[in-house]
Amino acid sequence: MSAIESVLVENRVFPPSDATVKAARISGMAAYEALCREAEKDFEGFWARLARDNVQWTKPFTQVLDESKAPFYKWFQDGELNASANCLDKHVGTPVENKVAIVFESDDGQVSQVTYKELLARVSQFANALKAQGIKKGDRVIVYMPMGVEGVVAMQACARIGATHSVVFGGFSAKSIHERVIDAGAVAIVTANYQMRGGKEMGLKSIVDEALAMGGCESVKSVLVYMRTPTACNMVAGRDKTFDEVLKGQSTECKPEPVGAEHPLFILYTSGSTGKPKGVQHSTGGYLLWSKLTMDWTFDLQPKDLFWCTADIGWITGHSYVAYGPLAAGATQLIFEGIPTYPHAGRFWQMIEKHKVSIFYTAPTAIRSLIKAAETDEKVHPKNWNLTSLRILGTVGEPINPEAWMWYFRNVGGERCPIVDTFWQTETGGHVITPLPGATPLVPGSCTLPLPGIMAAIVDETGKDIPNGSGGMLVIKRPWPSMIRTIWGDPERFKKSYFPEEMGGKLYLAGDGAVRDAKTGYFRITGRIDDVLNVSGHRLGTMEIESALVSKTDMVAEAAVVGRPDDLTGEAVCAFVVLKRPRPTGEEAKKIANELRNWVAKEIGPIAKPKDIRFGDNLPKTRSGKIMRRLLRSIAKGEQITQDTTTLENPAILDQLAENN
Ligand code: 6R9
Repeated sequence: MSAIESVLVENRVFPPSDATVKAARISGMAAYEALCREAEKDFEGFWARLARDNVQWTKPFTQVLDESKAPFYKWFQDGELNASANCLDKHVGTPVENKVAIVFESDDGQVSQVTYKELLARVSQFANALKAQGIKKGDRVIVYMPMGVEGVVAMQACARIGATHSVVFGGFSAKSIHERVIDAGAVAIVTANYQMRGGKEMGLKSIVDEALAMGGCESVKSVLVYMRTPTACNMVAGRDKTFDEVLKGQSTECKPEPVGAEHPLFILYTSGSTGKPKGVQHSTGGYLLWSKLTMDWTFDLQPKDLFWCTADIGWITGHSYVAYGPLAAGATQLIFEGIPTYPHAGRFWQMIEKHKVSIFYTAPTAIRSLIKAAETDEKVHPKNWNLTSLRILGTVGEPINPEAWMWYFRNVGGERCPIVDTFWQTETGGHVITPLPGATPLVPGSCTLPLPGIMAAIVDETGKDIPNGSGGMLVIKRPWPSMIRTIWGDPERFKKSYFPEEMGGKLYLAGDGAVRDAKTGYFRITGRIDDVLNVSGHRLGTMEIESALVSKTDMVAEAAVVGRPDDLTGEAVCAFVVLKRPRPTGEEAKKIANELRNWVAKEIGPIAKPKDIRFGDNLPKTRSGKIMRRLLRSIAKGEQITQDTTTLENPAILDQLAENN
């Protein structure tokens, strides 16, 4: 039975225990429903109350929501605040001041800690260093860093001076950095000489050098380099400086710069269905409110918790639930530099025991790979560690299949810990559909119900509501504070992608298919409805991979990329390629496929490497020349073609592509 079918028949329900309900911040379904009613009755009043209670404003807002330029919504717009002050200064003079903010474990298992007070000093000092480089409010700064305290310090320091950061995941290529530098008009790059992953030292600065050498990056005046390892790296005189050099003599005090609530806190690039990655622009006020509040609501954060989100700061999850949310909520969090399988696949469980982690938040793909590892090697099974410190588990990034959910629930959570399956996106800024640990009865494979104030629904192509029990498109009917504000530099694309006219122009279109349970109204996400793939929880545009392939102009004539289901990675990339030379077979095909895989890794990043590459003399096309992707999807899955192929220009090509090569 496939994962999708098994969700359809899923009827196990796991209500929270009485003790969990009693101790929770949102205690029981009645409390959840009361919040939902409050939001429905007085939408703006609800958000205003939360924004006043959860954010420190240097200038209070008087207007809650401005819809006059919809869908360019503005929240709390005449209010002023500073995000870094809300994460750090806010705790000064409270018991949180001397609490550990970050426990850091390096790739090789060394542990260090920083308190809130120390973190404030480090962020302030780095903020002064940024200012000394001439970086000021409104400037864009690229952050290309390993996982660690320094990456968070860099982001917080940008926020402190009102600069807008754009973090690029450390696994992305020089070309990706180059594109982002140019699109954002970045004035500086914060990076490290190397990163340590799985015992290996991997260059970061060298990739930045390569990106800047591609030309057109004159906006970049400085490159600040954290020396993660003692190994020297290339330094360009006048442009590149080490952290030590720029921090020297800088004060550890820096007044946070107040910014308007709508000031762009960050731009984070993500894949869309067409063209280049989109620069998702987030606000300061609304974003901060939601990252803090969802820490309290979804994770039921309590003062003694040890929170661990395994996401990299290069993704939205690492923004909201590493760099901002936990700090704004005054949590102690664990940050891990390395990978789950080094030095062995029990590393996560070992770290949970060692640090007494109480809230653990990871991706289904990590869980699936650790299940597989535990099945082949007893020694890395979670039962070998004491995981009784855990009280809440979470997942994010892709649908979790009920089998993996049950394994996580039993073997990691000891059937004691609620699992919050959090559905959200780069664009939503924080969780939007998720269970609440002390309220929602859980159903494996379902992200259950929208958070209070999030008006999620399922509609058809025209924007009309679809009754529960039938599938449709997931939308959010009202704006919410942490939503995407625009696509950096491309407001038209923002409107077209998220508020399509065909649906009335007022509904936020998530890009995912979903269905609500006929009885409970629970949401189940069925996957992307556009040309975006989700491989190991990472978003990849099929068009991006296609353009990477055809940019190998000496070899590739044409390429089409589709996704196919994969047990481990959720989806896998499958590329159909027409070469400029005759169609290769056997060893030659293998060799060329490898060359193309490495090419894609270099163009985008290793996560985008196609798992399958199939060569054809041609691609299945309609008489008007359109590639028939639905047929390619069937072939990729190994299905018999049952669809109508009479409109095909070249039906014989299907057999050729279906051959394993
Ligand atoms: C936070 C994040 C967003 C896409 C989203 C959807 C998928 C995320 C999910 C989920 C089912 C969940 N997704 N969480 N699908 N259940 N709990 O992952 O952001 O990288 O922008 O990806 O991920 O398809 O549209 P992002």
